[in-house]
Amino acid sequence: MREKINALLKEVEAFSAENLEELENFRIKFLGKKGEIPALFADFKSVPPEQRREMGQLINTLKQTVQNKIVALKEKLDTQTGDQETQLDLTLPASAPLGSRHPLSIVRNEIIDIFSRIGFTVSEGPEIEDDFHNFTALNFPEEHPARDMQDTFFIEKDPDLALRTHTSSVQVRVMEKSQPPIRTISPGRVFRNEAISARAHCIFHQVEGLYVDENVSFTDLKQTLFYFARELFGEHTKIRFRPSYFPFTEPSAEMDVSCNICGGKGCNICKYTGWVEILGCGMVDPNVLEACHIDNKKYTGFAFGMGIERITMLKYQVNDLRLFFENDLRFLEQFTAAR
Ligand code: 2U9
Repeated sequence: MREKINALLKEVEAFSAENLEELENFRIKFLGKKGEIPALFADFKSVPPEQRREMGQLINTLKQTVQNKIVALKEKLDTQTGDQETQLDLTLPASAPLGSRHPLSIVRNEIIDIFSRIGFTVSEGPEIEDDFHNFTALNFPEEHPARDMQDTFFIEKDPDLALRTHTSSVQVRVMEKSQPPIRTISPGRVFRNEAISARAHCIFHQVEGLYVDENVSFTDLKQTLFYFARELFGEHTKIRFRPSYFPFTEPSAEMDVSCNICGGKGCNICKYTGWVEILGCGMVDPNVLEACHIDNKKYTGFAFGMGIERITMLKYQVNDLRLFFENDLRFLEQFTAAR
């Protein structure tokens, strides 16, 4: 038996496989059910007791040598053939398709960038607001329709709480906490109890802005928003203001930009007027400053608010607001190249 084992040991040591098939045949020859090693263990029963220890060790050495050989050859063959299971090339480019930023995020980030460049900070606040921060501090009269169930989502368990209807509530909180100079914008989701259509949704996104300091005037408002419009829609953009009304600003206005589609000549986006409305604005009502503990004799401020969906629709010529909420990849993938 000793000679047989030694001969097998030599054979194992000399063995080399060209491919996995040869290696598998080698494994079967030695370790398979009817292979050499099980046969040696079967013969072991007839080995005289005084030789058993030596023979047992020899068989185990042979078995270990076979197993080591198989592992070494498998590794070598895998490297040669690039077996996909064990040979992962981590330097290969990923095959998963790249995602893209949502168009609303692209435009929100661009708006934030534009105002950051002239010293506005970004403020955030809660989406569930109390009546004071969403309405009362903003000079909404008790009987104002926005306070109605038809327009606002109230929290059933607490009639003092509602989903915020604008991010002005965030700026009320900023004013409560800090004194002028205040220059901040607040981007965020807002909620209104409206029927969903191509032009309206019960959730949408806003950016509101606030500048409070000594001697802030309507001229500052116009120049700031003119800068904003040119940065967002291009240097040839013109602006115009139309008088309006909001409870929280006096005087108030709506701002139009020259139509970026037809350049002001008239098209169906601007309804052949050459102008499109992009935001509301005005001088902060002194009552609002007072409600937020800011001296309205010493300070004045301007504020503005815009819907990000509306601006994005104009910038990218999207004609149905619902597309922003459906997450249809055929729509979203068109923004892959945008920032
Ligand atoms: C404070 C005081 C005043 C923010 C303003 C508007 C005018 C406005 C609308 C545009 C379209 C909302 O998204 S929209 O429906 N907003 O017209 N928002 S002035 O005024 C403020 C903000 C904060 C403390």
